[in-house]
Amino acid sequence: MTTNRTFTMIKPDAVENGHIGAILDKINASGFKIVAMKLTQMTLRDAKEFYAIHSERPFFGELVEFMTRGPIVAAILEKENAVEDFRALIGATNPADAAEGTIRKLYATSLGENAVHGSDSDENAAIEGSFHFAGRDMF
Ligand code: 3AN
Repeated sequence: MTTNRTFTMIKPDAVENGHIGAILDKINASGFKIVAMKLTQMTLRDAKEFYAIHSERPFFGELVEFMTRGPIVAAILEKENAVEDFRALIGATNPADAAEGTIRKLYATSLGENAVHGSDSDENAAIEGSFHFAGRDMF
């Protein structure tokens, strides 16, 4: 399946620190079209379901607590090769390892609070995008 779409969240740390505008600018300047977007806040139940794949990891509690502590921006982005190109734009999971100019290098504060999410496959983009935009038939 190749959809040329990916799913992103601007996480609570980046929203709190006033980086929504700068991050959206960078997304647009990098050739992504925003095809759906909303400001929302995940409930504990939402976060546990969204991150179920990490439920056995030691950082799971910290992750769901962080992701529910304030608003996020959820969006679906379109571009040729969207998943891979967006992962390159956001940079490594740990901002200390992220390349210069990437969103995490510029705006993330730590491994746990790393500013943005980007789907890691077309399949997960469809699952995650449908989680946040149910009934919109985006993929
Ligand atoms: P990515 O978001 O780069 O795909 P994943 O899928 O390995 O990274 O991890 C999902 C999220 O879990 C990360 N965005 C990060 O916020 C958090 N996370 C990953 N590893 C750790 C860790 N060792 N300690 C705290 N939080 C972590």
